[in-house]
Amino acid sequence: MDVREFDSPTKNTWCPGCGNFSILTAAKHVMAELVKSGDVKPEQIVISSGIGCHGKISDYIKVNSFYCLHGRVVPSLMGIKVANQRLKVIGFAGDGDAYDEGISHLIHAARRNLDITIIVHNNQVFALTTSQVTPTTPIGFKTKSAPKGSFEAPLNPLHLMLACGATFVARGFTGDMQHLRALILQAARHRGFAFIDVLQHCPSFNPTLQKFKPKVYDINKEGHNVQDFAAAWERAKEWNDRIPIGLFYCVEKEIYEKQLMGGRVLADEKPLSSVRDVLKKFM
Ligand SMILES: Cc1ncc(C[n+]2csc(CCOP(=O)(O)OP(=O)(O)O)c2C)c(N)n1
Ligand SMILES: [Mg+2]
Repeated sequence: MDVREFDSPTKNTWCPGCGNFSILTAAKHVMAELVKSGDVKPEQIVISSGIGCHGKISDYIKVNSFYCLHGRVVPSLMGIKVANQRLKVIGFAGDGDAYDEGISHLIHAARRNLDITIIVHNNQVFALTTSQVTPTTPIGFKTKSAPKGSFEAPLNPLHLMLACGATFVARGFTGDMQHLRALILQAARHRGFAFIDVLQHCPSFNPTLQKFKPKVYDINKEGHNVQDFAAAWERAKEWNDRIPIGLFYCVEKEIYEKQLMGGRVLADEKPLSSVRDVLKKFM
């Protein structure tokens, strides 16, 4: 399958040089790879995205998609996956979307080990609304909502996800698209909750790319043991001189849908045709 099959005719309105282009390209290549290798059929791929610049990705990939409310990527995918476990579901959320408005959903999906992939476009700002503080905005960073610089200690998304029991915890960088592509492929093939925080260059409100590029290094090239929780936790503390990317933690655990549904696939069942049928079934 050619990656161009996933191109959508929608006009792209992201700013020139936006890191979202890397995530879009990487994701489309992964989808083509999943289809080519027989993991899924194109119609079995479902994506969801929140509200923000990142959210437009639902318009830019030609697959089944659900463009949901701000912060609700995770519950949307949870509903889709529980109803039909044969689908490959991938969510694209913003840092505001995932770590602010939708943070409770993220916590519970990780703890339950839902079999979904969540990719967070972490540009450290609310970009679509032209720059306000999010939970990952660094101290001192000036935005429209913090003109003197943010004074809040930022959240470490990797520590959060490790603490919540996520079974696949990774960090990508939009300045290294090939690395990101390999990471998303691994995440999509992981059976369980796969989380990737992607450090995303935002040319308009946070040009992190130039700042991070010389510091970023791949932990998986430095003998990191992905099954070692304590080692993952230590690596995730690193931030200043060197910024680690790659797969920090990966283990296997039973998935939520299996425990909840057994082998039952709701999507295969005859839908109840009227309110009367529904009342009859449950009363
Ligand atoms: C429930 C709700 N709250 C707030 C908003 C306003 N809003 C729209 S986009 C956005 C910022 C999105 O930031 P982020 O999730 O980081 O995405 P980015 O634009 O940076 O990709 C906000 C606050 C909204 N649309 N809905
Ligand atoms: Mg953002």
